[in-house]
Amino acid sequence: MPLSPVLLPEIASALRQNKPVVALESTIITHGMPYPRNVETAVRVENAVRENGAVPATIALVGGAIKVGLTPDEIDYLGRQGQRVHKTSRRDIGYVAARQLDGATTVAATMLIAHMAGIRIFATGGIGGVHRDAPNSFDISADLRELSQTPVAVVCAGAKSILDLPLTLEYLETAGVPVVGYQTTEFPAFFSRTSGLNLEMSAQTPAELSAILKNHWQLPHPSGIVIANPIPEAEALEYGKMESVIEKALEIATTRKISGKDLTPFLLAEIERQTDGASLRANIQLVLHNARLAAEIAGAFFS
Ligand code: PSU
Ligand code: MN
Repeated sequence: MPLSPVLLPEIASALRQNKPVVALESTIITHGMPYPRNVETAVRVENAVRENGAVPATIALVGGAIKVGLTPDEIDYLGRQGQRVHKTSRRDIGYVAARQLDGATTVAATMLIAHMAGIRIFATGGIGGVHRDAPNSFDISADLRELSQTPVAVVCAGAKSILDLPLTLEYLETAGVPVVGYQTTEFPAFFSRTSGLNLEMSAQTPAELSAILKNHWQLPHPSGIVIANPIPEAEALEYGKMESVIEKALEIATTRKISGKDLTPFLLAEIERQTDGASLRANIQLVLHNARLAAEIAGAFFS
């Protein structure tokens, strides 16, 4: 059997007609949020893409098949299964397919599959990055390598400060990945609009962003692009408070020796627990915000 993505008819037809399509990831559903908020959010995010004129394509593996676009039943199924679903980054795709498993795709795997399907714009919450003790643990998300080699634009709210944000930006610079602030000149830190880290590239409108993508992708073997869209002011959480929550979560992870692919999901859940769900509410709002912007960029890109 060829390892080719199965597209929902609506998505295949939109792509054939050069209409805007926005890819969405599924690890955020299974490993990033608890049931049932994860399923509710996935459906709301798809609706937000539609309301802004694009077709949503949530990506995952179901029974080993690479799906570009999930049915409501498939989203519900994956959401209920939660962390029992194989967290699937680039390296896991062949394994999950061969074993006919269910796989929730990370930013890295979603970018790769979106590219296989011909989708250029992808919305998520936050990208993976260089972990804080990476000099010892070597823990650098495969998302960053994927960004260096796959020409898909990822609209996100920056990265969570569970990561080392300065090192993450250094890595992206080395890897040749543009990081473009949307109406900001600072790299946003997921729950907060600011991080104190300056971005040299910014844009004010979806049309400007679309022009940057089109030019960048005319280069030989072009990379992905990070579009950094700060959380709306009203939803932002206080930086200092989040920092202490994150430090506590990191300490617990160290004590329990949680590492590798389990680390990010553990930290996300622990932060949510320690903030009584405030982090989850902010997370949901920023994903919706990113989905709307991604749909607008896709609209400008194909107009
Ligand atoms: N960061 C978040 N929420 C998430 C993730 C990261 O704030 O849900 C998920 C994404 O799917 C991302 C993955 O691609 O975690 C990165 O995992 P790792 O650090 O193991 O590469
Ligand atoms: Mn990792």
